[in-house]
Amino acid sequence: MSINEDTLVEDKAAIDSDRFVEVSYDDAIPNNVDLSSDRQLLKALEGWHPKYLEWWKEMGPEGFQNADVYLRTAVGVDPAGWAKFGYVKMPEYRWGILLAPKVEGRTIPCGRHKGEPAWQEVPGEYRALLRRLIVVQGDTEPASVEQQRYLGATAPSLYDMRNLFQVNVEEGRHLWAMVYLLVKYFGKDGREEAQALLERRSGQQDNPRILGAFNERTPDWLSFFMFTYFTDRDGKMQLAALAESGFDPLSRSCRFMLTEEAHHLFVGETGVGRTVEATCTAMVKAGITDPYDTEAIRKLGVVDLPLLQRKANFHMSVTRDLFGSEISSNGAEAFSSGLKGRFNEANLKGDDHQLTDATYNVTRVVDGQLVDEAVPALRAINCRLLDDYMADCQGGIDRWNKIIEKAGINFRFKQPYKGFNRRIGEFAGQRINPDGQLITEAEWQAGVAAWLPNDADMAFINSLMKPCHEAGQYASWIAPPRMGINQQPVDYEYVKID
Ligand code: BYC
Repeated sequence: MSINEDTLVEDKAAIDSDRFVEVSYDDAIPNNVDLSSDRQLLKALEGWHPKYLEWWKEMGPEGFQNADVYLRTAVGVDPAGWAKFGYVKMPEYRWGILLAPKVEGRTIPCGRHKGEPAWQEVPGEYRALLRRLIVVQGDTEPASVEQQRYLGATAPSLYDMRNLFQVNVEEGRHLWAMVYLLVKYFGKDGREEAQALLERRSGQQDNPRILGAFNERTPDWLSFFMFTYFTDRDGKMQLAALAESGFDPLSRSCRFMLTEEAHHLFVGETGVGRTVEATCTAMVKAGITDPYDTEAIRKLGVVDLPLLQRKANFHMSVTRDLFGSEISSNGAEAFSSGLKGRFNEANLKGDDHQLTDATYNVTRVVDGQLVDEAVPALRAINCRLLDDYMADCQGGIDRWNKIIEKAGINFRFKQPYKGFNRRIGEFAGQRINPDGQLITEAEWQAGVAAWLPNDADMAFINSLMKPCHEAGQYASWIAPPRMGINQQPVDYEYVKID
């Protein structure tokens, strides 16, 4: 592995799951799916390519399309060296179609077709549901690029700017991955869906992106880091669930996407971690011990820890909504049909992977009380993935807390209660505080400024967003990384701005 963020377990886990397959770079669209032998598909994708580039130029990173960016490009799916690094202008990035290698003899891991050979073609009876899952997944990819398009201008360093653009081009590649499936396997409908993916716009009133969180703004770098830690982690969980799909081309696409996703999570975790570190270092240096001495802390040009908690509360709650309703017949059908598994489905021990009689505990609001109810596990598939997601979030939170503990500051980040600030599912329409108490509207209004970022918080964060575009310089509010990218130093010129 040539990237040096390999200390993260998730990077290793994702990359270890793949085996090497040659990628053809001679074709206009780099691929390991033998595109040149399928003229019709090639023609359709070559027709989509210029429209994609138009979208990229209109909605991709604003102001840096001509900059030379030190990017990694996937050149294979070999865990030992799947990417190469070099300066690239983003519109010239080689967005390719890469599938993880086929596992011979793979069978459908769950649902009513469990044990049957994995489908290599779309199963007719599940066509609409499968298309919907691919479209929803595909829609999130360009959405995130749109959400982040103005951030280059306020990058806290060239290192961070490069990471932003890396994330952006790879989200673009993930869009290609889903478009490949739509165009290859869904005929005319698929081509129309591929076109529509370039037409919806994040946050636009009349043609928004499909899922809520992808219509929120990403107005500043703290939002970006929180997004890449918490929301890209929904990406990890959903891709992992789709990697268990009985539809083998979707499974193989998602397995390779997970390889790239690991870096996005790394950017989020270390971005927040470096912010925490800058705050703690500045507090210790100034002799401030009270983390709630907001005015004094903010004067140091760093972000106070309670504000970081409020930002995290916002991103966690909005991202939890992305799992859909905890109890869902759509979720049940996606699982029973074999199109989408649970997290780590094939390796789960102790059940029949069909869940015909199993139950799962879901917290619900009944007569003004929060109660745990055993519901059929099939209908609670979304709830289970959400629970797995919340457990997966904790690792980074613990590592951020270690930084605070080491500095001797009396403060710890916590995940808010699952039902806090939810708009989708069991808790939608309820007022619940971060500690998990059902409260009245008046209590919510009295407390919300302490639980979610308020206007003054956002204005303060905005005031910190001054560009730091000299190699080796880092904004006051964020510590330099411990290591650079691909063994380059931290003062490397990661972006050459023209
Ligand atoms: N906002 O039964 P329900 C990523 C809709 S992120 C708006 O509750 P279901 C990435 C739902 O579509 C991962 N609408 O839930 C991260 C349905 O509408 P239709 C993206 C919502 O269907 C960072 C209706 O409500 N991938 O990769 O079981 C950067 C009832 O749905 C929302 C996927 O999500 C919402 N939050 O589950 C870049 C995987 N939630 O169909 C990338 C594919 C629900 O009745 N998608 N609705 O019109 C799925 O598996 C499912 O579609 C969902 C929803 C889990 C999203």
